Amino acid sequence: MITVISRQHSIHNPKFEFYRGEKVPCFESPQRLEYVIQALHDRGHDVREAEQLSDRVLPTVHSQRYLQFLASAWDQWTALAADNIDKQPFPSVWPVRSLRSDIEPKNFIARLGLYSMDNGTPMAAGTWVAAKAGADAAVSAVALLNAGHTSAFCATRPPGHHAGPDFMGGYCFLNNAAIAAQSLRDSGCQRVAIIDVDYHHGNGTQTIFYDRPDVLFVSLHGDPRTEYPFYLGHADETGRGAGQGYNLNLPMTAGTDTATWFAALDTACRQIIRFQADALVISLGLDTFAEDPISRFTLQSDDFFHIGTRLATLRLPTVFIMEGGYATTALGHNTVNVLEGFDN
Ligand code: Q9C
Ligand code: ZN
Repeated sequence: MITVISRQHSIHNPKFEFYRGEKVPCFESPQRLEYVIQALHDRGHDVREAEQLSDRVLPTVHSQRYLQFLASAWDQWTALAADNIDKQPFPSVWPVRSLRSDIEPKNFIARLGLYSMDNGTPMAAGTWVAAKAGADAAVSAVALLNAGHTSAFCATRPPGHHAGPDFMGGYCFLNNAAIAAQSLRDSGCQRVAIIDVDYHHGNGTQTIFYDRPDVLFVSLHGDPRTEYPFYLGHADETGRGAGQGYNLNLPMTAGTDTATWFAALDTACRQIIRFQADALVISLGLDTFAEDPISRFTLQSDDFFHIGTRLATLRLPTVFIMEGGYATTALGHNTVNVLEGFDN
């Protein structure tokens, strides 16, 4: 399977995030993708550069005002003070229940809060260009399918599945999986399934498609009662209106064993078959790995082959989109294990 990358990922390189009240180096680093690309090269994979193809689909997944904010956020931040260029913006106030989100405040930090679900999504000078290039890679992977390939892998960062129609969060800015799914719909697929195997619930993806019967969202993740993103991802979220029945959450307690995880993967696959999807998007998070520093499932490196093998039995045109995974030195071989399991 061909991999699409965007070399520009590395210019999204914020220095720190907050962890338990302390400034710590970012878990979501350019190094992550360097390990993935290295493993792809070492194991003989075809790796290509993304083409700039996402301009048309972007405003159909994200709101215009969110995109405008994101594209200009760094310039807005550095215009506030000359030395902001060496600092990072973080939100400190949010429009929770009863507060208004229809009017953009003139204050930059208040605007940043309006478009953020947390203060754990650090931004830097290159964030917009890197996120946009990731969206381009997602659409480029879809273009490979349209050209007759049966699968493609989009090796991209920052990740995307926590980003909603008009907000960033969980290291995510643009929802690459949603962009790929919408792009597949636009290129003639009637029903697209998204399976999200990242440790964290894909709240952004769920929200983008919650009212729609044409895109099924299925997610395996740590129970939001204890795990990020906390406020979405419960089993009783099954879709709304026309989308009722087209959302399936399979939350599992932190520490859940690998056999239980694979049983949930079977449940997810059966739902995708019932839906009669004609294309599949996989939100491929590798943070289910036992050694992941911020997650609590127990998968081992060999288990990632089996994820690929199981997903291949669906026999669908498939786009893999890279999401989380923070055990950086193992990330390359774990990722390529999935792809090679799928290709076997
Ligand atoms: N500061 C993805 O895997 N909380 N995002 C981290 C450490 C946010 C993970 C806690 C986790 C978000 C794409
Ligand atoms: Zn994750």
